[in-house]
Amino acid sequence: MRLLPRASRRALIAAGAIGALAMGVTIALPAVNAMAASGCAVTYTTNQWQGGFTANITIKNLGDPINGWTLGFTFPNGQQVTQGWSATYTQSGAAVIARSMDYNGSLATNASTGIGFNGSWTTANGTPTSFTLNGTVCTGSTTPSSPAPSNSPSASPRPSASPSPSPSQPAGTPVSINGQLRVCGVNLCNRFNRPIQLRGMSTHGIQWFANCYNDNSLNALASDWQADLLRVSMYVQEQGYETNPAGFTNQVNNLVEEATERGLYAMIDFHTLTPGDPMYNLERAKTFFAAVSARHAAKNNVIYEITNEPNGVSWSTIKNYAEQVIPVIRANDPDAVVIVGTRGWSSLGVSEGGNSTEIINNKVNATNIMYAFHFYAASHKDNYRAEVERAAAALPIFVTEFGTVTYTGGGAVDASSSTAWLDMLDRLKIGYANWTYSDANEGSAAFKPGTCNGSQYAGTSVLTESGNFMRSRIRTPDNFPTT
Ligand code: IDC
Repeated sequence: MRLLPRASRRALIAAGAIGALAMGVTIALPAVNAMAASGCAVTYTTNQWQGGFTANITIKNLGDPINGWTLGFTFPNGQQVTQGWSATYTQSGAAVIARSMDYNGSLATNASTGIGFNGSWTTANGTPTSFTLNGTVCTGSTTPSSPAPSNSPSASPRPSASPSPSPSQPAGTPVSINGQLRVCGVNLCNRFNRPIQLRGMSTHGIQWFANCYNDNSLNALASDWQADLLRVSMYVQEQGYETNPAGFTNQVNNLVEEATERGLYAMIDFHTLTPGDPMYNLERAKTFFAAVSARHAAKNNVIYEITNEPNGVSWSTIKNYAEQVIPVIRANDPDAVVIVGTRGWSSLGVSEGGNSTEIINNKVNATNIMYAFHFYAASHKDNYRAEVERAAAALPIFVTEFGTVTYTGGGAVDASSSTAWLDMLDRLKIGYANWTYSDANEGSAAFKPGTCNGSQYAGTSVLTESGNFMRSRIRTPDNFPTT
């Protein structure tokens, strides 16, 4: 135990004054107990471009356990926070305060948490020289060799968001085996340049079913289902992203972190649906993908799906949208695979009387991309299967969404059509994500209604007919090539 150094007390007072100024009210900072040991270490890394930057911050608590924190720092060159995640930011002049969220406020001794933000700069960027955590100046090192203040076992820190999350991924998982993926011809190849098929599940709309995505359910997806992939479905309309861009960006980022911790690939689905013209959401898409691609640039497991189901628009409009959004992602994350939706609710045009020839003759002008195909097995059968098989000879295709039921998301499971579809996708090594890993009251949901109010997700007793069907398909061995 040691007394709080004078500098720390000064910093606390300063931090409190800044908070009060920014908010126009007095901020109650967590009380600092002079008898408690305090200490912290901060790493601050940035990716920058002309006029803007992304900062990723790792905060490590070297003192006694804390419950709720404020991180204070001062920009050297008049930068501005424009959008933050995993903390609530207030800025007054050059002084910034980041306040913990409900879910990351508790930090055991030696535990770390990652936060970040996008910012702007005019004359120069530059790194703050000093950070305070609950008023204590952070002087420690974030490397594992930093001295532990007690001999109590340290809480296992969640892997930080960046800059290099890969080493914290568990061994033997889809991501640890396959690594960074890339498009090779019409396939998706792993780090050994061998074609692979990813099989996984899509969330339902995260604005409605957030309670279905928690440690237990995601553990079940990774371990019991043996899935390779989590598609994170963020609706843009229908009470989605447009109502709270920062909040939904955070929610997506957190789910990507959860997938990463479990060695799953994460597909970020910008779930446009109605209106069907993706151009309606072009500016939102650019803002959203700039933020998520910056945040996850150092990861090797993130796949970007830039528009869910364009409908009522021409292929050339979709292509134009893609050619504006893809560069935003590439600026941060040059090697990530990007998936482009197709005409007629991602039917390769078939549901609007077209076919994949319009794409084959007029491909998106970008590399390392794939095209989305969606089907609902009780509605879409032989003519759709024939078109996918034909298209797959010329285009890299990913089935980023499909249901075992009708296109409404409801009705009975069509087991024979679903089996025909999945047998074909397996044969062609086309990856897929099933709609939905949720307890929605509709036939496409994998869990019985009410499941997400509880804590049990593994096994079959909680599953619907569709869930049972999908779990047994996904659980079979992947046999990913490793040479
Ligand atoms: C459906 C959901 C349903 C929700 C509706 C809202 O299953 O609970 O009320 O969206 O728009 C899609 C879409 C997907 C649909 C799904 C089933 O990508 O958003 O989800 N579907 O209708 N395309 C074809 C089918």
